[in-house]
Amino acid sequence: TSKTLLLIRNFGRMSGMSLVEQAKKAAAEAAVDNHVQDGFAVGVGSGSTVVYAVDRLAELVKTKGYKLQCVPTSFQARELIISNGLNLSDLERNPVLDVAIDGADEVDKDMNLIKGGGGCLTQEKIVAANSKSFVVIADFRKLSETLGTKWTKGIPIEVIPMAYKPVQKKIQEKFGGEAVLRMAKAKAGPLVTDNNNLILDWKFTTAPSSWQDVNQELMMIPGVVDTGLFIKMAEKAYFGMENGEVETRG
Ligand code: ABF
Repeated sequence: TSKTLLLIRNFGRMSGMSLVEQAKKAAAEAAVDNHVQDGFAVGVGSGSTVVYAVDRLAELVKTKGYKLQCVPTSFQARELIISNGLNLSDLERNPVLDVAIDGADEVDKDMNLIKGGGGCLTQEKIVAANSKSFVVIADFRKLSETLGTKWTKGIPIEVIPMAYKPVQKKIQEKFGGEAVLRMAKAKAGPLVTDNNNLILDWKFTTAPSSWQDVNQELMMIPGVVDTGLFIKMAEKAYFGMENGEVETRG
């Protein structure tokens, strides 16, 4: 109810939580409450919004005695699962997941996503693709009408290290714009993914008319492992809004 939402908001303010953090938390909790059931195998995404989802999973285990198997999408997700005392599993033991819950960098009106700002796109896509349902959680800043209008840091593309130069050239020649090698925060060298690969962030100049076609063409370039374009994969998205409410798509 709106009263409850107001209470949550006020509590957030009192605890010094920013509006964005409150929004992430609200989206994550709504998604877990609506999509996770006892006995589920759950794909655990990466990023800061997922932290709230894992908190909620741990709460369900403690308070309701839920038995869950959790499959991580990254080193960070693995650590989160372990530190919250959840059961750590993998796709060998749970090749079919009941649900995967993950953040996104942008979600368009057709529920297509840009992901990979955190560099974990390949494992995130594998986990999402092997889940009966894939649920996205995000704050209001990620909502967009047309893909590529909100996330301006480029489309993340994971590449095999020895191929990064030719892949970079091919992307630029074929699609224009600039495919920039992502550097590690410390600037000591390129960012290395959990799969020991590199990331190119493709900053396009004009948005393509079909992201699906572009994604297929990118995937055909030898050396490309995967892209941060998640086309027609998400079933439902939860957005924490500035007014404290949670909006859904899908
Ligand atoms: C991962 O984390 C992503 O693919 C996306 O890049 C990012 C979203 O992070 P946050 O929840 O911190 O905004 O899921």
